[in-house]
Amino acid sequence: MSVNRKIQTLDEFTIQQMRDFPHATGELAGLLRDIGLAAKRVNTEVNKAGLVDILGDAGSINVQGEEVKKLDVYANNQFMGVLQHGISCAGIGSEELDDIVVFDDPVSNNSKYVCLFDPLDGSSNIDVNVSIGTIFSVFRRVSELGKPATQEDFLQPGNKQVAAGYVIYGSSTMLVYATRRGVNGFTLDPSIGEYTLSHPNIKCPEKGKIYSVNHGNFFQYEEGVKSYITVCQKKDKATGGPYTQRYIGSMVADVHRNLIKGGIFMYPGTTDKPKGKLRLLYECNPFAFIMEIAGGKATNGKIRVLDIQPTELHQRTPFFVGSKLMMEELETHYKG
Ligand code: P6P
Repeated sequence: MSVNRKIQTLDEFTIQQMRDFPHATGELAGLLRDIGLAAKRVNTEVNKAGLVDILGDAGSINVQGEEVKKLDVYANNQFMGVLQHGISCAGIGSEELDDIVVFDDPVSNNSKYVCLFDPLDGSSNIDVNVSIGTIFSVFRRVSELGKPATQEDFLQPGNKQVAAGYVIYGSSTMLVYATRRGVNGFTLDPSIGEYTLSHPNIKCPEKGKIYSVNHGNFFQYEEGVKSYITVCQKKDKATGGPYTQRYIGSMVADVHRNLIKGGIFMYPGTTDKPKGKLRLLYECNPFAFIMEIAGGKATNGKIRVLDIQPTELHQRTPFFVGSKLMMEELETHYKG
């Protein structure tokens, strides 16, 4: 009897992936399940964010007598908690934590992965109801199994990522993740509380008509960046310009849109901040990995983001990511 399985849940999908790889231990599937669970809890709180004046804001005590946490602190604790009590992760790095957290218990020390997170990127947009997101990056440990994870496990170049993904808390809640086998998107179905495969095998269109950048910094950008932005604005049959400018100041939402529709997202360095604003390990590397697997490109203006050798947990980098042909057009104007 054939099973007409039109809709696959995240768990069914990852289990199917495991069936295709007999040597898979299921640790990565477990990791994604843990992240998906924490994201459901974060989603519930994000959806209530507009009720802060009723539920109380950070630092207050809510009706259950619990201290209300800032949402990004709450999100951080959710992701750290599920991974610490799971079987797949030996430790995490997080935008919310100064240093790595090594779980250092017998089960975690035998886990082969570490994770880096931006638990709630764009959280300043919450009070104006703009979509925000969680970004994550997964590495296989380079330190000895059976012992605690070390700093080196986290300071690997992005080209060593095993998986990367994000959750976008928007008009719907989606979990998108990439492995070297492809990029797949799962939309949370609240009626069953499961992520269901809604965007199989995502590919970024080679060319798009959207460019995303903060124009407020225009006069602080290097000449090559300004030159490319001007091309985006000009009517030109050769480039298909003018493009549409879309920038909502929430990286997950901006890059997700451009991944699906085609486009380019830029957060260049400026005279005030030559390294830009975005963090390499848990913002740029994950999106660079996802975009390259989907057929796009990602650079710091000079080299592939994924080839950057990190030196610090929270280091920043200029970031350009998007459709292959638009990135190649940018490169003719700007080589850092
Ligand atoms: P700007 C949000 O604070 C964030 O980290 C990203 O999500 C977003 O792309 C960027 O900053 C926006 O920064 O300087 O343009 O407001």
